[in-house]
Amino acid sequence: MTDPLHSAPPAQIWPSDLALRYRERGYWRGESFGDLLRRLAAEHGTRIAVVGGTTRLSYQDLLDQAEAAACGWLDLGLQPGDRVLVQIPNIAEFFPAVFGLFLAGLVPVYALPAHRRTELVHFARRSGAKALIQADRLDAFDYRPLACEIREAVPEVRHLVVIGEAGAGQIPFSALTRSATPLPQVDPSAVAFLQISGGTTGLSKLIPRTHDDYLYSFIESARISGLTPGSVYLCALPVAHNFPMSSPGVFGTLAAGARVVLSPNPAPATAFALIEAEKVTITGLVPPLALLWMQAAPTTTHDLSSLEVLQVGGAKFIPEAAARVRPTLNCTLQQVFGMAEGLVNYTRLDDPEEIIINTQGRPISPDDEVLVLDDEGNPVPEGEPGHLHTRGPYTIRGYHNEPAANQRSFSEGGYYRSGDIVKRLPGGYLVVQGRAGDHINRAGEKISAEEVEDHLLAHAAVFDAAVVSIPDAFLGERICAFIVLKQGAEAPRAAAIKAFMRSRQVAEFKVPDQVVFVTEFATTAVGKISRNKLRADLRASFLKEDQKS
Ligand code: OOB
Repeated sequence: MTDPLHSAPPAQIWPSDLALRYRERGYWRGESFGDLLRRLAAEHGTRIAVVGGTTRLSYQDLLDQAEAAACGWLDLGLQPGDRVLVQIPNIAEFFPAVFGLFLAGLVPVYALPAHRRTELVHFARRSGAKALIQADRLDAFDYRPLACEIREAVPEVRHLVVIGEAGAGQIPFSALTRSATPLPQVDPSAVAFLQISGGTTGLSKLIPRTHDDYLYSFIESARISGLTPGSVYLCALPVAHNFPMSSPGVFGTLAAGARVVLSPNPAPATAFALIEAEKVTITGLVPPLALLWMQAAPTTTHDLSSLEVLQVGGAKFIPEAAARVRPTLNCTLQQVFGMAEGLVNYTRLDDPEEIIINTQGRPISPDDEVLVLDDEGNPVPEGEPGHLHTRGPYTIRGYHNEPAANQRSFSEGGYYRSGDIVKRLPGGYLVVQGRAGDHINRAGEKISAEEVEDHLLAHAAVFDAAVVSIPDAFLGERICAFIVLKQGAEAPRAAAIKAFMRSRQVAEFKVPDQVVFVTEFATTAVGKISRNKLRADLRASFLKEDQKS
């Protein structure tokens, strides 16, 4: 019997009538990532596709290097359909690496550079990954010892490939070279890659996206964002996140025959210099970074005049800040409300300023079906808040091997319940009001309260823990952990709790910003109240106290 966790991801199942409609309407074009790159190389050949540090790759360079890598992957013994964990920062090699995987029919599983042992082991196990590719280092962090730890914990991850200098028992990416190995025919309706979910409950889930559905989403996004072959997209957020990857992001930019410039970090000092040097026309940021850029722009010595569009998404951009984008940066704001599971909404570049400032846009596709429902599942009138449910030509119908989560997150008609509370305005524009679920949106990073609580409960002095989001002027939301200590336990300080969380080898963005020790959690007459209610009560009483002080 095949182990379901280790079998290839099944093709996504859309009902045949919908699949037929998406094909007939031309959304699903029957083109794989590999086909796309071959077409782009034929059309744009020597034009520069990617700039990262001192590396400049033309479309043809990209295809040549990706084909070489594809042969190299298969020569290691990997089979089409196998998963490969990818943890690559904003460097040019990201592109030959992932297009190499696509051309070989292999399935990237995207981790972020901030992920550490705990997350990577989880992704490796859940996906059944057989290989891992990383950069040797990023700033002060060396990924090579981490790679060895992953292989030790999950021996199925046999091949460790390193961009840069490989460690002992590791393979340099440059050693994956062209050979006579034939590259497979890749089915465009098959799963192309697994993206990481923001983690609403517990650990992150894996999101299977097909070539057909993803190509549609970024090609159409490129059109909506006005990309032409003359555009230059600055990737300032981590490239493996769905927003800079596909909305329209780096892939939408390449599909338009335009140029991707990778910024090693999103700090104004780094990004502004690149905007000037590369004549960047469009970029995407999360709200806290947009605030930072607006603060820095008036005094910068760099010429930012090439910038035409600033996209902001990943978390709510409040209207007061949105209204300052045009006067401060002299460019058009595009709000982006998307999710790695699929649906992406944009304000259109020619929308009235009032729509651009006050809404999070409308869906990409005429066939994105969006329902706004009350707690009983009935549609609410236009302008009233309700739960967002959606399905469409690029929204998944289920997570990879997660029957229980799929029960919770998808309704009978195959609609994805995002957990967002939205209002729909005339014209289909959505305004995000808040969230029903229990995750924290910290500067665009989604953190599951439950996951952080589980780590805190492992501390010897912790009796119980409840993790909540607290509104934060800069981050949007910050992580606050309420902790009840065990009786008689030696009381740790907040700093010790944070250090403990780090010792669990998780991404730094999951470490609580604030730790509050309390003597007990409220219980009701009937016993323990639900975690959701407990978190809501703690948040409310914290905010009340905060207002008083
Ligand atoms: C993007 O994707 P994820 O998967 O990291 O997070 C999705 C969630 C949404 O369900 C929503 O709760 C929140 O992030 N969100 C926003 C927002 N954009 C995303 N909340 C309010 N306003 C916005 N503009 O974050 C993502 C994926 C593709 C494009 C853009 C963002």
